[in-house]
Amino acid sequence: MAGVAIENWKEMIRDPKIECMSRDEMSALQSERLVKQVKNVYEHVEFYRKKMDELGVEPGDIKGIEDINKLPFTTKEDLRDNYPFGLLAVPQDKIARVQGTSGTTGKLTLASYTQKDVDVWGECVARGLVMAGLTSADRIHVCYGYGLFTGGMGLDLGAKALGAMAIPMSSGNTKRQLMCMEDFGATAFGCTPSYALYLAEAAQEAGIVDRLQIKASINGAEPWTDEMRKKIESILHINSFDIYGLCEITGPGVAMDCIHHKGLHVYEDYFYPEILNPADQSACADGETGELVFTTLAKEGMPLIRYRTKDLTSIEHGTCECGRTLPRIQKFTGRTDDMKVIRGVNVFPTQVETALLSMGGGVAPHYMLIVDRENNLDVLTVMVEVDEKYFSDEIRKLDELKSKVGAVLKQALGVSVRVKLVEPKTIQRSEGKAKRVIDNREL
Ligand code: DLL
Repeated sequence: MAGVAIENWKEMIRDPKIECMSRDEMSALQSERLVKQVKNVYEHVEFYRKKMDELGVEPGDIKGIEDINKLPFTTKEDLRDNYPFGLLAVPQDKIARVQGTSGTTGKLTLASYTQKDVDVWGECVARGLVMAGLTSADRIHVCYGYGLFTGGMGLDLGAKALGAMAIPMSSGNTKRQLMCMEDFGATAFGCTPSYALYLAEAAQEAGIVDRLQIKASINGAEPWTDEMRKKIESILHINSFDIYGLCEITGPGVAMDCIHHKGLHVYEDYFYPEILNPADQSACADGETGELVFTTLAKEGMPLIRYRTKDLTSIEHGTCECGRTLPRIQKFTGRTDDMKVIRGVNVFPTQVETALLSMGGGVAPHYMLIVDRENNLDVLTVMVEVDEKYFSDEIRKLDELKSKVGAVLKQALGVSVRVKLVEPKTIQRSEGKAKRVIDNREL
């Protein structure tokens, strides 16, 4: 069986000086960087100068990280309004790379990086790869897409910084992915969790799991649950890790979870996290769920001050069992904008995933939520794939399963749902981010 010997984990810290720094030292480092960054954006980005002037804040008012709440917010709309290069803090000829969001409609969200920003990005991903137990001897099969989306390039830069081998597959063609994984002796792979599960199932079906040398997978770019992680781990006999990021801040490599899976460690020496109440933007205490907001402390190309990610999570500042003092954000429940309000109840796709995986069999974690409005009432239908054998069984068994799924989902979500059981492989697989919700009310 693959997997990294657990005794080694304490040694798997790439930059112990930063990753295990005391709170006082980290605050001092963050303060020094914030003061510099605020002066920089005030002097070089008209958008920030205007915003700060409007608030009556001068760079001199920011004396340390504790003053961060005096600063203005930045939103995705601000990025769109200043598209493509309006928020740069350096001349355009200093930009070494642009990356964008994976969104397919409307204008892209574009982020610009100097060479130093690119190097920091690679270093942050490398910290995560080490957190996943990888070294320069590893071979990292990258099946995140390459292109404007940051997944492919991000993992590639991380592998480079680590001195490991990058296998730049990009996404698509599952059969070929598995063939290359086996032939090239890949020891780790990166892709979205939904695609990781699909790959794992395909490897199992092809009977090649034992021939693979994979010991870890690095999965992110979409919300996923611990139950889903365990499912991928158990099929492939590996350790799977959650990696988080967004192109505006840096791609993958803003945060990553360690072997203890008690939250994702944020690289707060570069990306300062705040968790704020979405209603009034007041600070949440540790453990309280709110919107994650980032300030890039050392970014040169397109520094962002208090960028509202719309991602919902909570934070813990205590030292982790792995020895790191970097704070941990919990797995994301979702985004403020993918939360669906069904008959007044907040529903996230990940709640459906947790519920389905807690059933202990019968159904697969391939699902889709469809929201309609009938006679002015919201109706939520959950389409779920069922194990093959149920379709060859008597109808009664299928009916029993349907009622069971309905009851489990009602209990988990707090609203009644219509369940539609479908045959295996009916729900479209995504090689990138999975689309989990169709909201016909918006049409
Ligand atoms: O998704 C960067 C990335 C690539 C992260 C590969 C991890 C792996 P964007 O396309 O800009 O960047 O989308 C960013 O995706 O605000 C979250 O809503 C979501 N997201 C990213 N990682 C996770 C994760 C990349 N681990 C948006 N868990 C973010 C939950 C995630 N959501």
